[in-house]
Formats: sequence, C-alpha cells, structure tokens
Amino acid sequence: MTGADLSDLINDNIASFPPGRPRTPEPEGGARRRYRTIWISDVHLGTKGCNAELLIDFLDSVDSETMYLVGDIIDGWRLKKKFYWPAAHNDIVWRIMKRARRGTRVVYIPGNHDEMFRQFTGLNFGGIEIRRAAFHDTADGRRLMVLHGDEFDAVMLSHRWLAFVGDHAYHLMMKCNIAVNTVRRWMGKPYWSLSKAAKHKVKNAVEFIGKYEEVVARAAGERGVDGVVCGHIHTAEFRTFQHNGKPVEYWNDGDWVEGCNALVEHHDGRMEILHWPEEMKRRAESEAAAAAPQDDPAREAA
Ligand SMILES: [Mn+2]
Repeated sequence: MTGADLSDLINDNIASFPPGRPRTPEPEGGARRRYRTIWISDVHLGTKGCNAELLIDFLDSVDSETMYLVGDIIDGWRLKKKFYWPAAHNDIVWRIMKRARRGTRVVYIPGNHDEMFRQFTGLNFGGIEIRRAAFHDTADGRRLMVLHGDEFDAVMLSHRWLAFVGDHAYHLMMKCNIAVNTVRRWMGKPYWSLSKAAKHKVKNAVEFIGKYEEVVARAAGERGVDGVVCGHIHTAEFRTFQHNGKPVEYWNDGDWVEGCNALVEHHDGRMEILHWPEEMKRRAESEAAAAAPQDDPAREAA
C-alpha cells in the first residue's frame, strides 16, 4: 500500500473521526480574535504535562486564515511508554480538524516526538497538510522558513541541555510544575510556569538557548529568507540576527507544556508572541471590571 492509498483510505473514513462531539463543546457564537496566521507547537498531547485546558481556551478564542502546527503536537515517545489520552486531548484534535473543515488552511510539520507522521509528508488528512517544513509569506512580503527545529540537534550536541530536555530531570520538573499549579488553582491563582522560571536562572540553559537561536537564524540566513519560525526548545522568543549584513528574524512559538504560548501574524504582517495565561488573566480582569457597577460610590471614594 502506498502512502497515497493510505491517505485515501483514511480520508474515506475520516468523516467519522474525531467522534461527533467533543466533551467540552465549543462556545456558541462569541467573537473570536481573528489573525492572518497562527503558529503553535510542542503541545505534547498524550502526556500529563500538556496544558490541554489552556489550549482549548486558546483555540476557542482565536481564528485564522492559516494555522501551522510546528511539531511535537502528539508525543509518540511518551505514548509508546505509557498510554495516556484524556478526553481533553481528543477535544484538541477535534477542534483542529473542525477548523480545517471550516476553511482554515492547516499545515502540520511533525517534530521529533511525533516523527511517526513524517512518513506522510506531502499527504493530506482531513484537510490537514503534512509537510517536512514550509515557507510562509507574510502580508508585508517577508518570507519565513517554518520548521520544528530538532534538525539542529546534531549541531548542538556539545551542549548538555539536550540531555536534560530529554530526560528524567525534565519530567521531574514537569511533575513539580503540575503540582505547583494544582495548588495555585485551589488558591484561585493563575497558571505559572515553574520550569520556565527555573530555566531562566540556570546559566547553561540560558547559554544553550542563545546558541540554538543563533544556529537556527544562521540556517535561515543561508537560505536567503527573511526569518524563521520554529519550536522545539519550549522557549518563546523573538530576536533579530545579522547574516551577511541582512537582518534575519528568529521566532519561536514556545510550547503548551510550560509557557503556553502562540505566535500570531496580524492582517498587516505584524507578528506577536501571545502568552496565553497572561491573556486569560487580562480577560478575567476586564470581565470583572465590566461586571462591576458603574456608579459605585465606594469606588469613587477610593
Ligand atoms: Mn521537539
């Protein structure tokens, strides 16, 4: 059976997948923020570390013409060791497929944790295009290379951080992250990333991230594009590098394990990294302000 046959077979059956309705239904009506493009990566569905509730909230709050899934969406490595697939993870797959059916162009670039999908490069499942990498042209005419970013691991092997990313210390930290945030939720406090805070304190991690960003931006410069969008290192960032006297933009769309970030392109080509826990906090505050009585004498006095 060829890949194309398989794609036909799956597409013939895809009408019934994902199942009819998600556990958490999409909100009816409600204005969504519209963007030209959305990039997300490193969701790690199939692991406890995935902040599925926050991602569902994000997906229900935004819409775009194009959506790039920049790798490590499903964590095949972890799933192979231990099967973990709560209803919320199905809800995310359902929402992405629904989006493709509603007309959003969805491009899925598998990463290293979901490398099993790389064999389907060039195929289309339920309206989702699978690519090894992509080029994205912004509204203001910049050309960006889009890839997951594990391609540069070989270059980065001299750095110890990678061993750390893949291994027990990282998972231990993710477990602490879950515990900390469970307690914070009980206390009514918003999501806060322990590992993100720790990473910025560890000198080697900071050095690794800086070096990685440089290596990826250089590769983009060598391709002659204006910039690169990637994921992989779970650190959302925008930086500008110089390559042969020409600026090269480095964009990392972050992750949904620690930071809960997305990268978006506005309709004029302007790009922005969204930190979703902060967006949720701001929304809750403005809703509280709107709900408060307008002519409250106590507030006037204060
Ligand atoms: Mn990765």
